[in-house]
Amino acid sequence: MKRFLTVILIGFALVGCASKAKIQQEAQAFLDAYTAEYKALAYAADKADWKSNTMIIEGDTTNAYATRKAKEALAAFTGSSANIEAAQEFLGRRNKLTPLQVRQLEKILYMAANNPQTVPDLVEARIKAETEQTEKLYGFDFKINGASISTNDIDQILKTETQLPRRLEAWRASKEVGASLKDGLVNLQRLRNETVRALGYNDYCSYQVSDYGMETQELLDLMLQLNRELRPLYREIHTYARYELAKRYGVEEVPDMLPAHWLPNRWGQDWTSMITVEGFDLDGALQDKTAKWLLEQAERFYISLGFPELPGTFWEWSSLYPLPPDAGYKKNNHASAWHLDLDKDVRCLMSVVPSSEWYETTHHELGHIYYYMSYSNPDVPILLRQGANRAFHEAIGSLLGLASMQKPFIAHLGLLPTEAQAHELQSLLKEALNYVVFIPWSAGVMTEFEYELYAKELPRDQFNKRWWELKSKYQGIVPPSPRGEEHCDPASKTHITDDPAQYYDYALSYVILFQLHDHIARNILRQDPHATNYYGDKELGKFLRDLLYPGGTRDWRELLRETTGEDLSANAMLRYFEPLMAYLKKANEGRKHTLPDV
Ligand code: X8Z
Ligand code: ZN
Repeated sequence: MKRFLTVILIGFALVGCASKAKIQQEAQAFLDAYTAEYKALAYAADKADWKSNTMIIEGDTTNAYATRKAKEALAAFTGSSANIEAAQEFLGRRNKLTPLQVRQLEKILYMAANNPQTVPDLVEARIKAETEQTEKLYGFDFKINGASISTNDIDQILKTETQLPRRLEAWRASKEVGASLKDGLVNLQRLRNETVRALGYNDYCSYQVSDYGMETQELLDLMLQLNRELRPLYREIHTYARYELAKRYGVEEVPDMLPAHWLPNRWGQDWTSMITVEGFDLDGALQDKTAKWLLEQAERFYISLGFPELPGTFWEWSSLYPLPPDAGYKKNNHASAWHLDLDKDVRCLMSVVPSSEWYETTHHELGHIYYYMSYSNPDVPILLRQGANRAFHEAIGSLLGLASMQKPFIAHLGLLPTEAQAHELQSLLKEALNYVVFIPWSAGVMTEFEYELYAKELPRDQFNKRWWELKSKYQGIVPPSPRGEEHCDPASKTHITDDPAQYYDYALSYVILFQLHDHIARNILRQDPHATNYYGDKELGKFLRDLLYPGGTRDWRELLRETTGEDLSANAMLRYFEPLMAYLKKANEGRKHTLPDV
């Protein structure tokens, strides 16, 4: 009797296996066919998009038209009912599929939700509106007193000019682009919401957040927590900046809120250049380097860790430097990294000049490039060639960016006299002016504005009003004079146009980057996290390559726990900046704090 039962059980198991194998085979056939077509269409769309971003000729719609057509073809495929139904059908039997197959099918549905062909007119209208808006944004001719000026030059004025009227001119010029984008943004607000609603998302924001496996509220709670954790430190920095800048500009009465044109950045998101640390003047040291040197140095850093050289096509096809003013066309002025064919074709779009900001940005962008190159391997299917999550993708390059700015490494490069005794707390303050100052902007202003824009359908007559309420609440920054709804200051930030409802990626990436850096410094390099030298460390190189290799095939929470032993938390970041609190409290003695709680 017992033997009989065993035979029956084995028989059942075999039938089960056979059908499982068959379903997996069918699913694989579908995935293979999907992938082949997807890869070709995505490459065509990316190549057209690349042209649209690198050669913007006023009045010439050829590139924009080609981009639209290529994106429409890709959307028609990814959003097709046949593909949606097939993916849903297979996912209905998910317990019979491999985890990798399930992930790919979920990715197919995720992409479909942005382009559902149940509403083809809406998708087409959105693609058209996005392409036109991007051209307008990067084709914009910034002017001061009627003379054209590049964004690099505006940034330079905001970093160095001490005369407030000159600063005000530059700041105002930098915001002009927003007004020209207002109608387009109103249109995109509606089109982005409506397209994702066709597949059941509440709004465009919840669609973008779902990529992390999170609900919108969960993400907003996390951002608020982050803002609150960093608030005491940010309050000290805010006070310090108000008093120090008032001194610099010769203003006797220190204002409660920072006027936007006082800060060394168009959006007040990075105040690094506010101070120069004695004995540690990177901007000065970079003056006799070329832009190309900055890029090659960043490449050398990655190579020293065991990453390969960049492919020849990277150098050939990238667009790395500012255009000459008489080029006759414009290009996207914000840095980005592209993975055009989801395989070997990797490129950067930058406008590198020798400055500390671009020095850091080259490391950031090459981080994306080396991430692309690492997960373009036979173990990662084309559809999962992405970061563990979007924030991981941002974190890698920023991590190397942070490491590339630390003193032992800079000294190793010969950019500092080795005997220089840079003031450690001043150096830490300079870093906080980058990483801490960034949080109220990213986790506060940008995240909440875009949440309200999409999820709350913010009316057009409140764009600027809300924007400045949020700037004041989170960053403690006010406009130089009232900015009515004839302006559209949020649209001066490029991400509002071409990276919508995703800016919290950067806030999360800073949290992740400090977790990774803390782990690397303590457990791999055995160095003080404030003074590391990553250069040439092979064990660290292996750690990074192992982290990047699986791309989107792994659950990001598991990967983080496995690599750092911790869940997502700002503790490492808080610990890093802890020594600064006492230093700033002392510097701020007798000064009035004015920054409200959040
Ligand atoms: O946009 C970027 C990168 C593009 S991948 C340069 N960043 C954010 C910004 O500039 O606003 C990096 C940090 C924040
Ligand atoms: Zn980036």
